[in-house]
Amino acid sequence: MHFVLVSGLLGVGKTTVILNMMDTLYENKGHRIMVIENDFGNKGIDGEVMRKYGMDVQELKGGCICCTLKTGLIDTVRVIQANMDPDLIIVEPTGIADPEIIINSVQDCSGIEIDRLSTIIVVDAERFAKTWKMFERPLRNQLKVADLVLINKMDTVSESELKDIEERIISIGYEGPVKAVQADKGINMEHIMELFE
Ligand SMILES: Nc1nc2c(ncn2[C@@H]2O[C@H](COP(=O)(O)OP(=O)(O)OP(=O)(O)O)[C@@H](O)[C@H]2O)c(=O)[nH]1
Ligand SMILES: [Mg+2]
Repeated sequence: MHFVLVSGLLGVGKTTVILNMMDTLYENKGHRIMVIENDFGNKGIDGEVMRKYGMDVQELKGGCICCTLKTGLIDTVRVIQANMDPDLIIVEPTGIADPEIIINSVQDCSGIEIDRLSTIIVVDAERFAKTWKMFERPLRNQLKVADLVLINKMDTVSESELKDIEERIISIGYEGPVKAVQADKGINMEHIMELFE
């Protein structure tokens, strides 16, 4: 089972990225997918829509899956794997979660078999310049474990602003791929497929 974490601060577009990704993965690869949402944000994932594709969504609420709900997450992943054995579990933590703690807690956990683990970190182009100083620390923590960084909402900034954001991300020490996307229109989202080759 491939465990995919889609992390990023509040409102960056995590759910939008997941919805787009599920569509592509289901249509192109026929993957059976389960999504775990830690507290539905503004834009929840509609369970009915998911079930049409033979997929499902589960919500863990009332806490953060990297702290108070850590065992809740582990139990949920265990039960999902035992009962449904999907090809893919996609997890959307809340904006404040530390992805490294989540990764550590599901890795090498008895009763969970993960063949592959990928972490996508989403940042918001529109708010990046104004907020990065305030969020430098959580951003550093996120980038430490990222396999792919998506600069989402590329439609809201200029080319040169996009370049600045990318340079900032690299200056923090991240060396992996960085892609600018517009998740709500599916633009450049094919880059995500590189994680599933
Ligand atoms: N302009 C623009 N808006 C976007 C894009 N992607 C997402 N949005 C909008 O950004 C807002 C937040 O998107 P979500 O997908 O709910 O973000 P999230 O990170 O899941 O939010 P939380 O779960 O609440 O932290 C919504 O109003 C989206 O429609 C994009 O590419 N461009
Ligand atoms: Mg969300």
